[in-house]
Amino acid sequence: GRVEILQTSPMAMPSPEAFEAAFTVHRLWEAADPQALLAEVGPRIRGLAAGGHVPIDGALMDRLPALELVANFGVGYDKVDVAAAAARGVVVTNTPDVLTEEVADLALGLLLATVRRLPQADRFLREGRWLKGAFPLSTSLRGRTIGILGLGRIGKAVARRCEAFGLEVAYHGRHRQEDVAYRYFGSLVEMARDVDVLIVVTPATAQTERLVNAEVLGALGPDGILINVARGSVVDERAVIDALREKRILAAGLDVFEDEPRVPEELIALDNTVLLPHIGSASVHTRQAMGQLVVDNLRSWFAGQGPLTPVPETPVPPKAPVR
Ligand code: 8YV
Repeated sequence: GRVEILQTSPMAMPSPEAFEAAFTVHRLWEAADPQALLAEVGPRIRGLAAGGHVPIDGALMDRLPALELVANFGVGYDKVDVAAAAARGVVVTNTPDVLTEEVADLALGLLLATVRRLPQADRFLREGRWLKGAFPLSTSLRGRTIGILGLGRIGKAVARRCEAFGLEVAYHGRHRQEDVAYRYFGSLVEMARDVDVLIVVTPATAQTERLVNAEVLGALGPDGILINVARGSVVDERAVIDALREKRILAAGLDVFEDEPRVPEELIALDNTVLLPHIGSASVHTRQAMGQLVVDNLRSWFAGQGPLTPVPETPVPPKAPVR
């Protein structure tokens, strides 16, 4: 029979019909009783299409004893317990490359919106306040230096855009990269002291948890701007709220939060924040490309041709990856 797939949350794709034709797909989020669905089909599930906020942990994998592949919808796979997958011989794939430019676009949009206060200006006009006087002058990108936390695929795409805007770029990560000309800082606090914009584009891992803390924000300083398009867990949200309130940093543009979709009232109440509902990759074009890559990983794997975009933590597949 056809390979049976468990899909944990909705995902865009150009041809849902082709996905349905290739596999028997069980939609966990639509099940009236998810536990009953797992009990019934769990033993037959060989592939998992993961995404959204549903954690893919060892307890779930234990209910799927025939599981071979977890294809994650998203480049970030922090919701997938890769150690638990590796221990069970399960391969994990993600969706790199297809969203790089989209997320970098959003990062620059969020930066501009935060620096020039575009949402606030829009609200000002809509509320009829322009009739009574001009919108207050904003801060500027001119003369600023950008510090990028995480110079990976997306970080580099952000850096290229910043260069085109005439901005100086520095970066912090675990290693200096010999093939880039941007200034490297081995210490995040030292970089924060040197730059006045910090853009967070690093994966959520145990090593990056709350990396952007009160000390880093203090070093960024009263003119400092924080942009986060990575994961909420990389910044100490409490420390960000305090720093914004006490004007120890100037403003923050946030696309991601610690407990999505719940956003602290304190952030919403502040006037020096621009807050987005995790839309970095959320265009029809890019979400469809991501969905297609999830399907392509599943198809390639179950055709015996290995995963297309495996993550480094899970087992080396029996067949060489195609790319
Ligand atoms: C998605 C993302 O919102 O790719 C990522 O890491 O954060 C986004 O593209 C998410 O993964 C969809 O589940």
